[in-house]
Amino acid sequence: MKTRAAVAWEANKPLTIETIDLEGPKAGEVLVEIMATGVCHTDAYTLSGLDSEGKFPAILGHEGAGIVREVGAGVTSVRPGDHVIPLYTPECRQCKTCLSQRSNLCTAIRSTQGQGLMPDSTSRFRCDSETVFHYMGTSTFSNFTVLPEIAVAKVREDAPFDKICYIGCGVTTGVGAVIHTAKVWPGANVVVFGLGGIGLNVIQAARMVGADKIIGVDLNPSKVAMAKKFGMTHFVNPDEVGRDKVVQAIVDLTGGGADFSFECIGNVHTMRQALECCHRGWGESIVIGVAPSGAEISTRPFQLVTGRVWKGSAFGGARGRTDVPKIVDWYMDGKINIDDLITHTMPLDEINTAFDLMHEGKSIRSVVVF
Ligand code: NAD
Ligand code: AHE
Ligand code: ZN
Repeated sequence: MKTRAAVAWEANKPLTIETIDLEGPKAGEVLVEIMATGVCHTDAYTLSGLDSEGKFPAILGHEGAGIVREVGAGVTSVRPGDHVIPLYTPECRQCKTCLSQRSNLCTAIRSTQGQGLMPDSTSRFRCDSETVFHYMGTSTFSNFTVLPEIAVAKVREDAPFDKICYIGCGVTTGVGAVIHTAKVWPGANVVVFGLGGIGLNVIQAARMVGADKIIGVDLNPSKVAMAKKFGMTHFVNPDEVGRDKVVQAIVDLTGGGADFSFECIGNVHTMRQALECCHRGWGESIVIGVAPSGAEISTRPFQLVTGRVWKGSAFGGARGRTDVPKIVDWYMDGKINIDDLITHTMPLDEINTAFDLMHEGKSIRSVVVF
């Protein structure tokens, strides 16, 4: 079939809208009509050329929602008409990691996914007979995309696509990091580095679980109003306190250090600050931000010897097929706010504006509606 999609032909170039040839679903796969997709900073990261798994040309996008239109042989868990959210972290329920129940990092299709290919090592996208790669196993910047059955979460049909697409990455990543990865307790002091599409979801989940102080750190003061609305109690602007005094400012505000910190920027310097502002003996720092390939983090080992814990979180530690439908319910029940975080909505033709707004610090989330 033919589909319209935004293609990333090479690093640092605007996407162009193309008519793509898409092969249908093979055994164990589904064809999904994407109704809406968010634009996450990770899409911009890959477009920047700094992602070691970034391949070009590719159809980016990993924060979508849509409708199953066709299923391949042997598919049993979804059928045409089902509403789904594509999962860049699938859940096969059979691999060692899924069975361990210790991590959400399903390994069933991870290696081909990282090569921009479907599990049978082919791409289903072609443009004028040139192969176009998949991205994160999802490629939601295409109106139609093909996914393995294990990489879709079936969700309720009354939930609006242009809002729940954000659960495909940002909402689940931020909320899940608080609930699944850190297990923040009521009364904890929490610090959030980066008040963007991920950090604000960390903030709303920290408030939801009853955190005490919720301290936001960002260079862009225009993020403060929204962060306060979502639960931020204190703000630290590194340009105001001095970039080398951020840790001390947080230690002072928390009376000794944070119980939990979350790095939602992707900068190795703020990752170090996020660890070192944690409380001696027990403070945990969760790395969410994706740093350029080749970048390394450092700290004095003494920081760890004295009880601080450095952890990472991918997709909020959520098991997609199990947890994503629950987060959709939380949204529909009014327990989490997604609407206010979607600051811009646009058609596919204007997708490059979503990247511009992100880089200019003018948006929280932009959503493309097909
Ligand atoms: P975003 O652009 O919406 O937000 C980033 C925020 O960081 C902005 O508010 C910006 O002003 C602020 N910032 C930038 N540099 C700063 C600095 N030096 N000090 C303080 N603040 C600074 O991005 P996002 O969509 O929220 O994504 C954030 C990060 O999380 C990215 O690295 C993204 O790739 C990553 N991410 C990771 C996962 C995961 O599963 N681990 C999932 C989604 C996104
Ligand atoms: N290809 C990148 C890895 C980027 C990365 O860490 N991705 C996160 C999700 S970011 C979503 O916005 C993730 O899920 N990581 C676990 C995994 O298996 O990729 C690189 O830097 O090489
Ligand atoms: Zn993302």
